[in-house]
Amino acid sequence: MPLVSLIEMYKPANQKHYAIGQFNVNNMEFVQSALEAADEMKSPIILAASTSALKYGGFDYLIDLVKTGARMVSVPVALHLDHGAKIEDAERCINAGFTSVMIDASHEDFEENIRITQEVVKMAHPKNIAVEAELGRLGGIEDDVSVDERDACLTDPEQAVEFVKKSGVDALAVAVGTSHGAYKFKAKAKLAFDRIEVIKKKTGIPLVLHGASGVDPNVVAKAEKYGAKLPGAKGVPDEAYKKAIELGINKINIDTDLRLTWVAAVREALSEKPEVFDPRKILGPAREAVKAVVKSKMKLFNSDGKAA
Ligand code: TD3
Ligand code: ZN
Repeated sequence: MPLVSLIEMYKPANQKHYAIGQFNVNNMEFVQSALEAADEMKSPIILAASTSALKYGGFDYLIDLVKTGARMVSVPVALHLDHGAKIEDAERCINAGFTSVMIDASHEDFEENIRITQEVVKMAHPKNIAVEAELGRLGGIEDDVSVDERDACLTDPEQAVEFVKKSGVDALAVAVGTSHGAYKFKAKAKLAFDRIEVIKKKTGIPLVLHGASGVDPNVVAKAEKYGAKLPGAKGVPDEAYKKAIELGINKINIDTDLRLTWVAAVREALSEKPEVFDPRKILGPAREAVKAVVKSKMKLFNSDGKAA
């Protein structure tokens, strides 16, 4: 079916306590993996492109891949701009048919973050396009960090209330101890669930968990068996998703897990079959492996069956 507004997809997710997975895509195979998984799981799905992904794949090229793929499945698909840095990035995507955009001005001061986000909301809402913004600084909660330092990075609940009210955003990315990439925690994984709970109670809007990849030790081990070097890789444990969703997370962003799965499968194919030089025999198994990971996330996020 045609792309669906994430504003519409958020409503049942917020009411029925599930999270829609955001899966980042850069090329045709990742789009296919994610959409086939969604179709088979009867799950709504968000495909996300960052500005660098749009540059890599080609702006029109990547968008048309997603639009074509979405038409071929019978579940709601949203196309989302991930971490839009400038108002112009969001504007370009709004005009190109994205159904959700993130404007990330979290590095600016509070008032400037509100002002920039307002601008994007003004452009997106007349077209029923969702807007996500971020408040706080993503980063691991380490044991050797003082309470004050910890609080300085995590999203402040009172600020969240004011931010949501003034900016008019549809969803808020919160900093609760996760970070992007394969090295999220030096010691034990730790999320500030209390923050999620309070911010949700005070704002009521869909909250977004960035840096949510699980970094499965089995996938890391397989990649390393075939030559990858990923010492100290660590991610969000499966149990944390359930708790975060119960407390109010309605969108969970996954990129690193797809990359790790892909690289393990490609390395395996290259290493086990050195005589092969057909790209389809190398990328095909990786496409299947990524699809399986997306399916397992949909189960964990409780979004499976929600598009039935
Ligand atoms: O916004 N994203 C995707 C881009 C991050 C770069 O990998 C996320 O929040 C997903 O984070 P991750 O790294 O845990 O998959
Ligand atoms: Zn992110």
